[in-house]
Amino acid sequence: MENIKLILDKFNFKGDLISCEKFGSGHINVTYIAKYNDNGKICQYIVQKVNTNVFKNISELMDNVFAVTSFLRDKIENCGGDPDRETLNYIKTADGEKFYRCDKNECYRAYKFVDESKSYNSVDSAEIFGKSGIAFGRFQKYLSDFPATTLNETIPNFHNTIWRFENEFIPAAEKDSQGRAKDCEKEIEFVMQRKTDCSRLVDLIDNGELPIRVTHNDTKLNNVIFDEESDDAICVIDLDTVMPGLALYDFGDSIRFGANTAAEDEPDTSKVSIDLDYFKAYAKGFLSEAGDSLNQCELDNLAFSAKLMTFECGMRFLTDYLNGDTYFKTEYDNHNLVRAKSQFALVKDMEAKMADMEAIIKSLV
Ligand code: ADP
Ligand code: GN1
Ligand code: MG
Repeated sequence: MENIKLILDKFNFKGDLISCEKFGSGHINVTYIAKYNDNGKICQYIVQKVNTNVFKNISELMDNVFAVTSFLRDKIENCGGDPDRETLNYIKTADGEKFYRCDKNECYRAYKFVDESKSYNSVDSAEIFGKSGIAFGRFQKYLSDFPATTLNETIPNFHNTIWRFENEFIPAAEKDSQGRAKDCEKEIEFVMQRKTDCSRLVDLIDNGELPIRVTHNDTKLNNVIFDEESDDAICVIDLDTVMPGLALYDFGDSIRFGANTAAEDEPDTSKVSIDLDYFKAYAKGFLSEAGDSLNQCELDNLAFSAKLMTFECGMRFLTDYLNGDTYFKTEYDNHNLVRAKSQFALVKDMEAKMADMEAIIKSLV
């Protein structure tokens, strides 16, 4: 705890430190929960080491986060909500900075832990998943009049699938720096066969049919926190990838993670499929909040976006496997390949059920 204590001291938290432990299950940042005793009152904080390999400009990233959270605070207050629970509250360093950069060029930031809250790493019920749809739909709605173009692009081309295909996946497969391509020939072929899917949404942006909006871009179920007692979704967290983007990216990525009958990295692909009841519950929740602001082209592409975001994520895992696991945290040797296979199994199932997914969306709008 000694090293992290030196970091905690930079934030001037009040009281005596009780404990500081690693927390959460993200693939990118390192998250800690720190507990303090402030004159008998227990105060908890989230402290994160932001991944500077993935996020090249932490200053721009934190500017985004502060801009969006202060905008949300005003919105939530105006709607009669409680901004201390319904949006993240970031804490500046003792020097008044938005994050602390230490000598080793590591960057840390802190925010208040939302008390009496919980998060889900897998989906327990269609009802819970539907509630996360309400939270992400509301996030979209509240930010609909935020000037999207003022946000920095923390990771350029983040969900530009054709860019990822041409500039990341193809070079990784051609270079084959780790000699791993021979172990994933079928998966490489799977990606190659779906190249035309990769440009569909980008082309619709270029044609002016899909509007650029403020998007979260990482709408996994564990990026929403729920009230411990009522189980209502209260707050959208993990705002590092908030950027200009498409509402479809947020919808699609939620489905990828939450409507899967198995975990994102399930090795037994026979367990992987899309649960249409979960799909419907999420779509209903999301559209109940964001539906009025979406145009026809967005509505027409909701089901496709779920497939595209699943495909893109699988392609990113496969690319990282080919590159030698330099981007995502992994727990064992071929973890990224297992993740890719699992995502592609889900893509296949979505392709088989696409007509049903489209029909569900039609029934809701
Ligand atoms: P990561 O980059 O590791 O995904 P997150 O910001 O999503 O980081 O945080 C990891 C986990 O910590 C979340 O899934 C959630 O369970 C918990 N968490 C994060 N921030 C808060 C908060 N302000 N209040 C309560 N729990 C939180
Ligand atoms: C990463 O940080 P985390 O685990 O919430 C990744 C997402 C992927 C996700 C797959 C910045 O999210 O894009 O969809 O893993 N975040 C970044 O689980 O690349
Ligand atoms: Mg997270």
